[in-house]
Amino acid sequence: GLIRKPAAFISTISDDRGQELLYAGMPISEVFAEDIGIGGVMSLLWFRRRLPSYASKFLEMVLMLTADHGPAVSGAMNTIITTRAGKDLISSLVAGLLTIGERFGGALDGAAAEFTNAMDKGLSPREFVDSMRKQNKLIPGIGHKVKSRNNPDQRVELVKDFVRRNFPSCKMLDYAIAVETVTTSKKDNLILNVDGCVAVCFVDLMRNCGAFSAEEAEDYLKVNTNPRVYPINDMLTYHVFQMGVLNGLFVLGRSIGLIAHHLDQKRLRTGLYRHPWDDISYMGFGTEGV
Ligand code: Q5B
Repeated sequence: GLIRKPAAFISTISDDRGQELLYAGMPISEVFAEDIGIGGVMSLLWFRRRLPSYASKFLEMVLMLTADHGPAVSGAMNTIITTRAGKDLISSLVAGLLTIGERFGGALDGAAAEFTNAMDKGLSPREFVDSMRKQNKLIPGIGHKVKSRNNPDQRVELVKDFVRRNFPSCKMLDYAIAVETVTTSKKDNLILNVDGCVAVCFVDLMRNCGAFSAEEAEDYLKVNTNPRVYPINDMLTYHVFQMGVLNGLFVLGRSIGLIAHHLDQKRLRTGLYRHPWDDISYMGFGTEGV
């Protein structure tokens, strides 16, 4: 009989073999005819489905407001230093991206998982904060180096406002704001930050937008403590927070700004950066106080 060679790769999101490129089955001409925007393209390629238009708008909003946060943040600094060392765009971009992690810009997946677990377990905001403290863990999505209750982050205000006006439910956002009330009573800068706010709103979106079955949404939201093998058609239900899809939002958005910092330094023709000695505390060399 006919023996079929087993395929080396499996792919479920796009297809360029036919006359027209397909994104999750949607021909590229329709992508434009229906003007689905970058949020629509993300929905197709990241989630293999169309999402309601407010969900696509939310994705676009996140990209726009995470695009940049000035030259002083870790990612931009790394990009700027790399550019000034004469490196190309991709190296400079990647140098910046590599700073994204638990402390800077990469707290979204952790925040979604921790807040979801806490709310679903029925912990009060105070109990959640106490349980994290007991475990000696910082709450992902809480705290900011410069933003605080007295110097609120306008990005967070914009997200909250959009979500309250457009999402069918914002239970998780409300819970996170109640957690913020507890943490800011300890220290003014322990606010729900941009990572945390986007993350909890995304949970509200997945659970209530109607594009995901309850089971899919739960599968997306839970941290996988009990891995199981998924049948191929069920691949979508793989735990997205373990895939890092939410951190992916920040990575994609901030890439816009990191590229901008690279171009800016090139345009300015800035030279090699060397950090001044007097801004480094050299310890243990017998010259303390010099
Ligand atoms: N404490 C963000 O720390 C920061 C606590 C906490 C409970 C917490 C810290 C943190 C979780 C990770 C997170 C995303 C490192 C931040 C972003 C994008 C950005 C960046 C930009 C952009 C700030 C002082 C006291 C200590 C700590 C306690 C701090 N955080 N307790 N849960 N989460 N957060 N990252 O100010 O008793 O004095 O020992 O890791 O969500 O990255 O613009 O810069 O767009 O680019 O240095 O916005 O919060 O404070 O670490 O010295 O702590 O507060 O236990 O208590 P700080 P620390 P105590 S958004």
